[in-house]
Amino acid sequence: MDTDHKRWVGLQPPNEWKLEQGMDPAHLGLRNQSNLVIHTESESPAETDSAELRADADDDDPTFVVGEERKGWKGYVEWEEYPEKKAKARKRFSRHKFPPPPEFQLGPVPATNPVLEGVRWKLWHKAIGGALINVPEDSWKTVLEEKHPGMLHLLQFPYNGEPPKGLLTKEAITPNDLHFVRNHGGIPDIDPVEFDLRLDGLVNDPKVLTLDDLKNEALFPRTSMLVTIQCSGTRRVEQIGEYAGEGDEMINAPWAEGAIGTAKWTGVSLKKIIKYCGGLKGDAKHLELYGAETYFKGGDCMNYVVSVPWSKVKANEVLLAWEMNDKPLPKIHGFPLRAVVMGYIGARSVKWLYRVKAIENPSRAPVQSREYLYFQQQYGKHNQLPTCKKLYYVRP
Ligand SMILES: Nc1nc2c(c(=O)[nH]1)N[C@H]1C(S)=C(S)[C@@H](COP(=O)(O)O)O[C@H]1N2
Ligand SMILES: [Mo]
Repeated sequence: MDTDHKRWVGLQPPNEWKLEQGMDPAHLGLRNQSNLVIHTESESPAETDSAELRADADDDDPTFVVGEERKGWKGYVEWEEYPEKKAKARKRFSRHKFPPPPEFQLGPVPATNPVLEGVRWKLWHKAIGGALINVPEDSWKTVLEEKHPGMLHLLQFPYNGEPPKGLLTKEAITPNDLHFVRNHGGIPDIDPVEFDLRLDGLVNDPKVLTLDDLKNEALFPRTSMLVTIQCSGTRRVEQIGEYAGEGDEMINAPWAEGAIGTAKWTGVSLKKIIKYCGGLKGDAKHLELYGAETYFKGGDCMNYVVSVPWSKVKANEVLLAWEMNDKPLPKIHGFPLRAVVMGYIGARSVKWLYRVKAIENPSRAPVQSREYLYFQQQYGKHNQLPTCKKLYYVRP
């Protein structure tokens, strides 16, 4: 693997990522949005003072410390099990002022690499503090360790990056260090020996399985599948050119054409694991998948949660994988265990998977119920209420 980052400095002129993807800004033609009026809830968006962001004596609940959830699970905080912890985090969050989103919306896409820094996301992690405080820096280190130095970094944190088109199309199977990355939060660092996967909800026989259990071929047949994963955000930069958005964080990563990758994934079919749990109880029709990192949405902390229908699982189209192209899963791609869901948008292929819960209806978690929605043309994204309610635009 090419790890000589210095060798790449200067090789990639600032605009290279757009030129190479056929996105020369000269042809993009951003709509002039300069006469939009921006309203925010606080009158002045206020300079964010980093001292203000420390969870200090000023906090009305100094006993609220966000700790590491489990030994050997760095960067994992459990939110879904603890509504009172979520409520405290929300309160702490509301004590801080953050700059409005996102950095570039009313101007052209910056020609830097990283294109965007993700300032708000970093500040959100600092504001909650505790186990999350170093997550932005640690995650960036992982990017530099695991990804190809030629990657186009669209968003530094949460890390979103795509390979230059020339390298992506060179081989049918995308090398691990060139496979695109789409993260909604930090990169957890989980000790595989301490790891386990919990299976609960509407299964007849709930289980907790270690990696060794999952890899035990006497229990589960091992499967390898060649799968292309594509992010539904791919080519978003063209959408941004058409319509800069509503201050919705959805616009954050200006993907060109590279949010697609093909790999040989090895693991076990989730169907076999559900069978091992005695199958589903009567009304269960969906499997909710939990990812370990912290995601922020509208002032709330949560884990990354989506679901897949049982029919998909039954068809052996949901793999729980620990190998990518015959190598251990890279940290950035979900180590030690991820879901690979065939034929669905990438968002369902949950990384850092630590829990599978059988449920009756599709997940109501925000990633699935408030984002990653398709709108009919007649309806249009622009007629939607922005999911980030604090900021909205009014057309004059
Ligand atoms: N836990 C977790 N799983 C996740 C995500 C995430 O942010 N957190 N992003 C999803 C999205 S939107 C995509 S497109 C794919 C990308 O997978 P990759 O980063 O391995 O290419 O992971 C999905 N799984
Ligand atoms: Mo995605």
